[in-house]
Amino acid sequence: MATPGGSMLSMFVKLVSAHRAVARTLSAGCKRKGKLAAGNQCRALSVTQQVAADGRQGEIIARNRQHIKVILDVLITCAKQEVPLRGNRENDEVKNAGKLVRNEVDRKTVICVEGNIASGKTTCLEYFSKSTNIEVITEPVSKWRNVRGHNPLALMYQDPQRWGITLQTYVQLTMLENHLSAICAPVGMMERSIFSAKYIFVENLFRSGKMPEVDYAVLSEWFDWITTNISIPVDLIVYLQTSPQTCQERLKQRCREEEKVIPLEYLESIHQLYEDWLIKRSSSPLPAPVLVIPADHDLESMLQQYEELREKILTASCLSSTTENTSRDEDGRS
Ligand code: TTP
Ligand code: MG
Repeated sequence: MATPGGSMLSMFVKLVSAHRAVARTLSAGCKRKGKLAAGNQCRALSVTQQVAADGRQGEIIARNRQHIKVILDVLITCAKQEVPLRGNRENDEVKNAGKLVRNEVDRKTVICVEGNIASGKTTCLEYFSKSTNIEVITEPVSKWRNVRGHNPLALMYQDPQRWGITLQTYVQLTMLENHLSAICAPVGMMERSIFSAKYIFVENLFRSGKMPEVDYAVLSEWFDWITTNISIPVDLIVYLQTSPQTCQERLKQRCREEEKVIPLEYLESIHQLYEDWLIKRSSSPLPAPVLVIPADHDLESMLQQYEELREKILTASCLSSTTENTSRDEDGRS
């Protein structure tokens, strides 16, 4: 059964997408400005009526109704004034100029969950998969362990010099498939991204001297071509920040056969690359704002954190606000 909070949330998501549609049309540079403004007001008002109806049914408690009213006032004002909501999506048309774009009526919100090996990304995704608004896209690790009877993941750990490019080429392809997969729910949540595969894992192999320069060059050419020519929208990165020691403990517990050879130094390098990318922002470009979640805690506390942050994650991803606004959570967690 929907909770009042859940109701409010789904209404909020609807509101934001309604406004987004308005903002997108506006930024397309439509000539019929007067007509459009009137249409925008109608859209916002029809959502108002829907909210009022839900309120009458007693689904939304008074506090939430007040909250929605505040949001609505802002949205209606924006629609009247033809002010697009600030965020990444309004720039979609500019960013996507000349790119291959997935053929979708309304593009969905995309959240990528990032973090070291065994930082708890799958557990995080499993938790959020229970939300009706969210559709989870799981990481294709099983494909990396079995492509037409071959196991490129195991081969890479056995001999990275020889097989690093093989695994990373396949990782890049399967990540692209995930980014382009159709999402039915308003929000899609993915484990990792094509960006971390390149900025973290390929980079690590190359910098540690385990990938020949020519392999790195070929992979980089592929990555640059894909990201220049295909639209890969990401609205929010959720970074599960762990210590390498925690990951080593979790690796030991889960005991994935291929990963038995991973030493602590490997996890430390991956950790450092993540910190440089998502915290210091000194290495590679950020495709989206970052929300940091401290993830060294036990399962119970992690699930509690996810529950507390649920609304914030969804709101942040929907608003797709500036990097600074969501780079750390308000409680100062880092
Ligand atoms: P992870 O993406 O870290 O998945 P996980 O299931 O281990 O993480 P979690 O417990 O947080 O859910 O990596 C899976 C394996 O694939 C791991 O051994 C690292 C390896 N890998 C690469 O070698 N190259 C890559 O580009 C990626 C993305 C993973
Ligand atoms: Mg996983």
